[in-house]
Amino acid sequence: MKALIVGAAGFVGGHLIEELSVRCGWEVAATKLRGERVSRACCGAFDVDILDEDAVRGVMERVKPDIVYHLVAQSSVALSWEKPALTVEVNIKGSVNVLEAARKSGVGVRVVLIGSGEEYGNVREEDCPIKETLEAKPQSVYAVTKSAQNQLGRLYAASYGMDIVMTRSFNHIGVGQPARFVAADLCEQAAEIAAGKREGAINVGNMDVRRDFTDVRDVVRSYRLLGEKGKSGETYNVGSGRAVAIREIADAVIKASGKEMGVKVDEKRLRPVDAPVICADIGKIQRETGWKAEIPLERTLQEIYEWFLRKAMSEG
Ligand code: A2R
Repeated sequence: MKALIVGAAGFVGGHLIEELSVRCGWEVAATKLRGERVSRACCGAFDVDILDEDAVRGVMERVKPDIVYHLVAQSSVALSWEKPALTVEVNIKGSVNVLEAARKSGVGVRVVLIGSGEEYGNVREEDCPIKETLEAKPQSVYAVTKSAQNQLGRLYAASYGMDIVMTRSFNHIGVGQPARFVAADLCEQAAEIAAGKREGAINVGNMDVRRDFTDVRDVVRSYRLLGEKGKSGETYNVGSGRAVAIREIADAVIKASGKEMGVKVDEKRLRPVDAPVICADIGKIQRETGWKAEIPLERTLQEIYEWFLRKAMSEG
């Protein structure tokens, strides 16, 4: 199997290369932005700005993949409010460029579009666990762009008979994730306190909200399985199917540190609207691919914490 990962230099890209190339022996080519680096497990790396239609088409013609994983995104919800036009451009126009390149290649390449659990919006408690059939009501610029990508994927599959599989991926966590995400943020703060780089407690936002967390290695395994077994034109939730309170994440991180640490609610971290619980129904992906998340949350948090601790110690 030959895969092209578009946007392979980000958090998920490195783990997906590992899964496809190292664990499963696929031939993997990758695109990145100029100046970014990708794993050496790739058989080829190409500098491609997703907004350059010709470049996207060129790499598709050169690599001739069986399957394309489209990971490129402006992936920050917060930045999507500050830079809505950029987010719309990269996430929607970029996806169109990938779909058009696949369409024009004329060889029936499979395209996997990575969407987000954010597409559902601030769901009501009674709608959890969320099924793929729930109406998407996106509540951020980022979520609107991912929902648009999903609709474009369905449109291209139905109108052109293209082979397109879509995900709605819930919170995924692991080593290498930037600290703007909650698990990485709590681990980084705990590591800095443990390393003596700062004093005080771990600052948190709303501790009671419950979210669905999955180790990124499980997530990329689901992407491989969806590439192999997903049905064209269909959307699949990717999550653990379990809602965990931020309070439990903080407790597990403190336990991982082996130290006494407090937590303090920081008003600035509270969001104006926060759904009390967001949790995926994963019946569809389980039935159709056999996938389910396997790595325990505590293990993932321990690894992320230790990664930040090594970083804090090495920075002195
Ligand atoms: O923003 P950067 O410099 O970190 O680069 C990101 C890259 N990217 C682009 N690549 C080509 N042309 C562009 N115009 C462009 N703008 C951004 O896409 C980064 O290297 C990559 C996306 O990686 P991350 O932001 O680390 O996202 P992650 O966590 O790997 O998520 C993969 C997918 C995304 O579609 C998310 O929205 C979804 O999974 O959750």
